[in-house]
This record gives sequence, C-alpha cells and structure tokens, in this order.
Amino acid sequence: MTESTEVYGEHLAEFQKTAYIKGMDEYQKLYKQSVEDPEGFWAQQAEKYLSWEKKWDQVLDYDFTEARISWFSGGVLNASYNCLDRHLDTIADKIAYYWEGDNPEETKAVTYKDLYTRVNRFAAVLKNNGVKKGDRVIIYMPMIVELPVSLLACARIGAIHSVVFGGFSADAIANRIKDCGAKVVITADGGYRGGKPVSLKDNVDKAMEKCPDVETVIVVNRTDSGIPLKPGKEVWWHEEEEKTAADTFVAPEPMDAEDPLFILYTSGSTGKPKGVVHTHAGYLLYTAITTRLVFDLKDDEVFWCTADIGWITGHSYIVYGPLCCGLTGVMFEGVPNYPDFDRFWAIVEKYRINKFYTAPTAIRALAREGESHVEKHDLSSLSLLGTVGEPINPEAWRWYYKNVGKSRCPIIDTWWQTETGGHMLTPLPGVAPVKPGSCSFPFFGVDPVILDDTGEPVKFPDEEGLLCIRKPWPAMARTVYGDHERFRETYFSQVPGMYFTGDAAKKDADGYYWIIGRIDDVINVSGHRLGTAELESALVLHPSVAEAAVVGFPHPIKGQGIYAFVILKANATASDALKKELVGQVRNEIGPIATLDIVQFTDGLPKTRSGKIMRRILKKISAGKLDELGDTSTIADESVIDKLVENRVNIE
Ligand code: 6R9
Repeated sequence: MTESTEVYGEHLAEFQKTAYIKGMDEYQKLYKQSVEDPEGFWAQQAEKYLSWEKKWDQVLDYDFTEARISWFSGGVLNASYNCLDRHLDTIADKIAYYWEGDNPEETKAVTYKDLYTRVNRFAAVLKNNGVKKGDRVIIYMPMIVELPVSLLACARIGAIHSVVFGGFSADAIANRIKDCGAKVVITADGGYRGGKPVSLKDNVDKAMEKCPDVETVIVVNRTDSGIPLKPGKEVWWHEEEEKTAADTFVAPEPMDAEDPLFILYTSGSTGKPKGVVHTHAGYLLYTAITTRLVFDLKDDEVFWCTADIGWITGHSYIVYGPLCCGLTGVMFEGVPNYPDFDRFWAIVEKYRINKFYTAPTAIRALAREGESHVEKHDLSSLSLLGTVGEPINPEAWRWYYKNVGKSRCPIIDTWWQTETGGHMLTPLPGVAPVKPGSCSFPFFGVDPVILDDTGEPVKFPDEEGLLCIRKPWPAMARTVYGDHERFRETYFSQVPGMYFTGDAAKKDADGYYWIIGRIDDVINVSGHRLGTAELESALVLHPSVAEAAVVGFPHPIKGQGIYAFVILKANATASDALKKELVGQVRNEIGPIATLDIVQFTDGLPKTRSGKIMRRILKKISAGKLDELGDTSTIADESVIDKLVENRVNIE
C-alpha cells in the first residue's frame, strides 16, 4: 500500500451524527467562504467566540511587504475576562482543570470560580509589586496551577507574559529577561518530576546575577524546600496572596485588539531565539475556534493536551483556547513513565478523557514499551486522538490508532508553529478519512501554497516544495519583540507577499497535505525546535573547541537527534571526558533538551571555497546515507569527507 492510498475512515459515521462540521460538503462550503470573504467570516466568528467591550472598526488590514498585520483594530476586550469572568453566570462550578500531580495521589479539581478568584488575587499581587499594563513578566515554573493563574493574571492587568520552559538553563532565562526587559520574574522553588523534587530557583538565581534590572522575583513554594529568599527583591507567592482579600476583584484592563498578550521565544535558523509576539484578540479567537472545531469538543467533554505550558501548544490548547470556550481540561505535572509507563493511560481512565492530544515522540517512547501498559486501562472514553510537533511516522501513527484508539478514534495530525498561534493544516473529525502521516486540509481561513525552486506553485500532485501561506489569519504572529525588521526578513522576504513557514510539504492527488520537515537549519528534537546556530555558539564557547557544525539526524524516539562535528584547538586532545564536557557545556548554555546525542571530533569540515559549511553533506554522513553524498566537487578539500565517513559514530 502506498502512503496516500492507506486511509482510515472508521470514525466518520459516528462523528457525522454530532460533529460541528459534518462532512466534506459543509467543510468545503465554509472553507470557500473563509478564504473568499475572510472579513465576513472572521467578523462572524469574533461575535460568536469572544465577548467585546467595544466592537472593532475594521476587521482586517495588512501588508505582507511591510509585515504589518492587524485584526479587529479599534476593538477592545480582555483575554482574562473572556476566559473567566464571562463564564461565571453559567459555569462557575464547572471544572476548568483537573490537576494531576507527579505523585498520582496528589490531585486538585479547579473550578472556573476557583480560577477566577486566584487570578484576581494574583493580579492584585502583581499590581502591588508595581507591574503595569505593557510591562513584561518572565514566568519559569513547573506545571502547577499557579502557572495558568500567572498567565491569566498578567493578561488581566495587560502585562505581557513570557513563559520560559522549565527545562531551559539559567543563561536562557537571562537572555530572555534581557531581550524583553522584564522587571518581574515568577518562579517556584522547584517542581516534581518522576518522584523527585527538581530545583528551579537555582537557575533563576544564576540568571539574576546577569540581570540586575529585575526588581521582583515571586516564588511559589512547591517543594517545601525551605530555601531562603533574598529580602527586598524576592517574595513568596503565598505571603503576597495573603495580603489580598479572598474576594479581591481587579477590573480587567481594557485592551486594544492588537495589544500584545504574550511573547514566546522560539529558535530559528540564525542567531539567538526570537521573541514571537501574539495579540489579545486574533490569537484568542483563533485558539478558541480551533480548540472547538479541530477536537470537536462538546461542553461536557474532558480534554487533555499533554504539552508543557512552556511551549506554544500549552499556551494555545491548555490555557487560552479551552478556557475561552469554557471547557474542562487536564493539567499534568509529571512525566509519562512515572510511576510506570502506563501513566498516560491511567490518567485517561481516571478522568474519563474524551479527547487526547500529544506528540509523536511520546507515542514512540511509549510504543517501545509494548502494548501491555495500554491494555491495563479502560480507554473507552476516548473518541479522538491528536498529535503535534513533528511529522509522525506511519508506524507510530498505526500503533497509536490501533492500541490507544482501538481503531475507532481518528488521529488528528495538526501542523502549526509558534508563529501561527494555532492549528493551520489539520483533519476535522467529521469531514473525511485520515491518512497516516498526513495533516489533511487547511483550517478555515488558511490559504496554503507549495512553491517550487523558482517560486511558482508546484504543478503536480506529490511534488515537494516550500510551504507558504498566502493570506493572513487571526492568530499569526505580529512581530519579533524589539526587532520588527527581523520578523519581516525571516517570514516575509523569502517569498515576497507570502508568509514563509520554513517547512517543505507536498499535496497528494486527493488534496491531502504531507509535511516533509524543515528546510532551514532548525532541528526538531522531540517536537522542540533548536537552531543549529545556537548549538554551535554554545559549543565554541568551550576553551578546547575551535569550530563546530551541528546537524539533525534521524533518531528512533526523538524524531531528530543532535550530531555535532567538532574541530578542537591545537592544544586540546580528543577524549571521552572532553565529549562529556561538551555535552554538559551545551546543556548548561541552552538546557537539557539540547543534549548532544553524538560528538565526532574531526580535523576538518566540508566547506565551499568561500568557506561555507556544507551541511547537506554532514546531514547525509550523520544519517549514514553515505551513498547519497551527491555532488562534492565544490568542496575546497575533498579528502575531508573520507575522514569524516571513516570516523562516523553510530547511535547506540
Ligand atoms: C506547534 C509547534 C513548529 C515546527 C513546524 C514543523 C514541525 C509541528 C507538525 C510538524 C509535521 C506536524 N511540526 N507540527 N511537522 N507535522 N503535525 O510544534 O510549534 O515548536 O514552533 O514547531 O514543528 O516543522 O515548522 P513549534
């Protein structure tokens, strides 16, 4: 069977009874309307999904040459009001989050009223600590309830949050604080992972040495570590909260539709990570509508997105989308293999989860442990399974479909990016059969095109090319914080007049899209983006390293692994101890997600005569595709290749 003829439609009949979008005809009709009359379509959705303090003057205004995009300008609203206040009349006692601790015995059920109360009190805490509309707040926290509370409290007072994933290093925190000029940091003493407390505050302390401008650090006591706080600058969350009345009300700040809601840093192919900026109205609308329609979530259903809130997936599908829709979600502090490899399935059974959303890397890691862990649990509540973060290999897809979904649940393979804010290419469960490895069709309002090397749309089915988007959609990023020119250049200059995704894709004869992967120097490790430039800069900081080139290679669990080719300085000697040091060096600079899988010492790198490293060749060598090295005639010194091949390291 070829890729594109293997189709699965067992779920369709059931979904077509109740789905919001029933069948291909309805999808196509709405899709056509959404791209032919985006203003009409999105105005209607903005009325339906959001509550406005003041309606907009103009739905859409944009200029892709200048990278200027504006949705609902003149409109006034507040994201925290939309996620909380407006639900109080109807669903105050509904569960917003089932929170499941790393320890399965530790759980909490947080209602919309509870969340509202906590957000109001913490909004008051932020104000008491001098945070004002437009100020930037860095958040570095484990997956505890105080994390979404922090995001929403910032949104409530109009402060711009920037969450730094808990797996990032002190330097990563410091760089982000400096880049956005944050005055306040919210963190915790630590968190629990796999039964052990993990310190977080240490990293913040180290970052603080480089960030004298931070005025206040607010610390949640999560692990009773008893660490001392520095008087004056550092305060305990609970002590600050106690200074506010239990029924504190902080009026939601009226925000312009286009005011920034948050900054989230993401890796690109060049330079340091970019602070991608999302806005109050467009982002919220788009995450709400995609949460509803892509997962076909009904009001009485339970949804679990396993992502960490430190990534865009958590922002959009744990916090803003589900809360804006008034849905019940699950938030999980721990890891998939503690206490055992059945943890995910135990949680699905415990909360009778209906729709489940995870990443291919997690599926592969769990599949490797065998079916017995899945079979221990009653998963009959599930009706839909989602995936995100990287292309899913058909083998993992089939395992997920058969063992978790029992061949009844569609796999909703959602392709999108930090910069797109929400789902872009995705199946809708009531519309059409799904194919393993394909993300199906564009969501409403998304106008994709695949371009060939000359910049023309490809002419034939299955022809691979560069994926671009021709029209704006509400959740697209608006700028790179503090560097609009970088935003314009990265996303709008490569193909004039279009948004450049950085991914290659193809469309089959049935109109299904297939993502091939990044075409730039971005490595996707377990669904997380790392730029080769960042990794190389971290390596050359080591006193023994003269030069380094890093590429991604196929890895059985992580999707892509990190392969580093390193040239040492003349006075340094290659050794296993030095390899370990280099691995540690990069982990310290960026964080544990940037763990080098392979370090190969070499005397030379393949370079063009103008001195450019030929990564194309290094990628083939790292993947073991030695007969596909292609044309090597432009290499300045061809003998380098033989040595590289000879000393190539295989992953154990
Ligand atoms: C949401 C998120 C974005 C990059 C993207 C692409 C890859 C994400 C995918 C996928 C194939 C999918 N990607 N989802 N590739 N199929 N369903 O992951 O955002 O961290 O910014 O990464 O991830 O290469 O360009 P982000």
